[in-house]
Amino acid sequence: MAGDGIGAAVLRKEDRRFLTGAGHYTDDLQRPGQTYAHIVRSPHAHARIKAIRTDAARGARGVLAVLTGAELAAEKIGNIPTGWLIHSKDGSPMVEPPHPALAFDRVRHVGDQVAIVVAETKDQAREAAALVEVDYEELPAVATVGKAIAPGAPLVWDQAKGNTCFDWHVGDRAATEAAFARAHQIVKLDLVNNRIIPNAIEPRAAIGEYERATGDYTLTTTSQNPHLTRLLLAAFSFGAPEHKLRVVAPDVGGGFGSKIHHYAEELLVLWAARKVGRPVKWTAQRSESFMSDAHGRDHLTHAELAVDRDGHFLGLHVEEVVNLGAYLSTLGTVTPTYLHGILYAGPYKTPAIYVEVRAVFTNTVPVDAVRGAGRPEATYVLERLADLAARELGIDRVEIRRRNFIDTFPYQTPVALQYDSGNYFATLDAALDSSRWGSFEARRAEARKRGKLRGIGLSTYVEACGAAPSALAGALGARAGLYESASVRVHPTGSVTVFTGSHSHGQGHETTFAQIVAAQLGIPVENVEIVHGDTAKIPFGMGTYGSRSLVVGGSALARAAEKIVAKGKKIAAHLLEASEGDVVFEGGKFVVAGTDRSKSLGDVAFAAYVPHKYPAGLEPGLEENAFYDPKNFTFPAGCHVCEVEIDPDTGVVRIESFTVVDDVGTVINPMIVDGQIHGGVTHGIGQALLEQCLYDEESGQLLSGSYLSYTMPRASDVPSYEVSTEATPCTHNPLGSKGVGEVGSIGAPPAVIGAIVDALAHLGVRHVDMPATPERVWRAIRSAQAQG
Ligand code: MCN
Repeated sequence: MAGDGIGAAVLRKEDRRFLTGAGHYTDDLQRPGQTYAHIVRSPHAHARIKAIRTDAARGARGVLAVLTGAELAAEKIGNIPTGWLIHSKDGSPMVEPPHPALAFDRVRHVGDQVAIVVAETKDQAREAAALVEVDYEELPAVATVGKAIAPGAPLVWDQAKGNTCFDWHVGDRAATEAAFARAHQIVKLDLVNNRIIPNAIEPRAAIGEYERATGDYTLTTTSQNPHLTRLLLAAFSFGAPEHKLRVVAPDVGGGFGSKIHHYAEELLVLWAARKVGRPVKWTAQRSESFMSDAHGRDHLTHAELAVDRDGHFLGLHVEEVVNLGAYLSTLGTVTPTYLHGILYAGPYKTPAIYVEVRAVFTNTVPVDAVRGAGRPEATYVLERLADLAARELGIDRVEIRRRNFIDTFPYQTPVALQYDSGNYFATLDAALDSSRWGSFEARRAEARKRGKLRGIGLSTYVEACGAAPSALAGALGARAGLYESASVRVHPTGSVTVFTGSHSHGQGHETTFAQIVAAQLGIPVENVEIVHGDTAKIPFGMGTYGSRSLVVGGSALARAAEKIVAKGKKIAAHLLEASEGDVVFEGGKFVVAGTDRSKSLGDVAFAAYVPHKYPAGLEPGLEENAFYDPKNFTFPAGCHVCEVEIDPDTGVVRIESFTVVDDVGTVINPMIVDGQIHGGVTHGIGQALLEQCLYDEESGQLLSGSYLSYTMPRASDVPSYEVSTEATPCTHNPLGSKGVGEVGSIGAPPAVIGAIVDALAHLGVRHVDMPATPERVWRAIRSAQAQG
């Protein structure tokens, strides 16, 4: 066992199949008699559907069915729910319009689903889809938040006046106003948090199957949370009885949040499978992914920070307008509210905070959680303000952070969260040291000799992940629980199968979860198999998002393993003719304390399944379940430092170095943690420098609908990162761990923009919006030079 316990860099068990092309992704699976679906999508951002003519398509070669919204509506199915009810400041509930799986009266974004064509082959389905004639009456569209809130703007939904879904707030307005009244200075900032497209490497796909003889449905889908999808299908969108509906998420090639949500196509393939009596497969083309996967971010922010003469933060007021898209997606409403507004304390002791979020509908794809989900947006605002406050007061950027850091725990923020642990000074100091912050000016001077502008930036952030006690979430509007389940089955010969409600789609759970159980049961990692992603095998689960899997799912595992040990002690005591209180479990053995008498886990498991010599009154078998409801969020934190060089002639920004020191509590597998940080930082750099989802303001057409117009970060865009961790254990989960999956995308963007602004500060540049493309940076330089 040595070398593969908690804290060991065990190689990822799952990589053997992934790296040899032996994974089983949804599109790889072929069902007997399988047919293929193609979705007819709206070419318009907003239009009335006057007529749909399907005869030509129905008559085309190989076509089995052409189904429209009218049929779906007639069967009273197909309304996709949202997962969180938000109330406005005045207590009124959000406007919650219907979200039909196929539009039947109006289409509300480019790519909206209008019909589904099912045929014998993929090509036949696609060709027949081109024969579906839809008469549209185009309507005026709104594609940006700016346009959506303009007086007289066209309405996406007639019932949402001013296109407003809700007007939410958190914090204390009066206390914040009082803080502003006694401020020495007020630092103001307007910024845009750019809309991004998630771009998982595997496009979404779904296979629907219906067994006429039994009435059983099976949905195989690219989901991050198969049980949640089943719950939403059963209770809301499709109506199939939950016990007759199996949802399987096999190998999934990345999600980054975009595969949390329940999508129309999942329902459509099940419905179509019942209609045609054969399995129906749909796989998104990449262009469909751009226009139908939920997008992320898209905030317009005005923020003000009140500071005293010494740079202490006194009060923060943030006003935001956020884009929800045309429909409310699964986590669309919680992402810009309870995953965002309550993060505005960050690592700072700001005593008064007031955040106002107006969420609006637009004629765009729904906006929902993408890696970080609400938290990168808050961190970005806060860190930009911290930099600007330092600059306006003439205080060093590092020093102003130190002066405001929270230094005692637990710490109750003014915006609902209570941080249990952290040491923000330690991560800051380590990052400054590792990034050679102190000697930066020499590097700047040297770059200047070469005609380059060099800058350095930092961000210090706190994330909240692994949400949250279910009762609290319910009180705040959640329509589901936030616990996780686990089953640990010890087989008669002592090897173990673990069933988890979390879902791994790149995060390495098959390895880290095995490490946890192996460590607790004292067996080798190879003897532990992790099963996930199948509602027929796993008791229940809430899936993977919000960096919850380790801290919630892993904690459930730890609890289930504890129960195994507890039961094992009873069996071992009986076998060893000792009293249960004298038996301890050490290194995979049940030992009578102070003696050399022991039984291995295998001995005990065998006795549990062949109970010939067995304690009276104890059930046979060695299998335990646990449901773990988190007591609080976990609060990873850290410091990211970015160093850039800018070519003033072209505006091209090159990241010279990127240093991360994160506190994710107890690390289970440092190699996987490093990998998660690398991925997250690259995601954050992508948002900061390259990625920008753009809709045409007038027509609502998606302008960045392919890789020709939407830039993802490539290896050549990023340096080799310096990554390390400092641990303050989480105080309320059994592992002491905090989540890591999103920290990179939260910490990176403000560090990058901070570095760019630092490089240009001598010209008078105060802020550069993301993505800091060469054109945008070049224009910032030119306009600063023009202003002299
Ligand atoms: N881990 C650890 N020690 C810690 C914290 C985590 O060893 N202190 C390990 C975990 O055991 C797990 C991995 O790191 O193997 C990530 O753990 P966690 O932070 O719990 O995050 P989740 O597993 O819940 O994954 C979700 C998170 C999110 S929200 C997004 S978005 C994201 C991310 O993970 N999407 C990803 N990382 C991704 N990585 C890949 N390859 N693909 C995605 O789609």
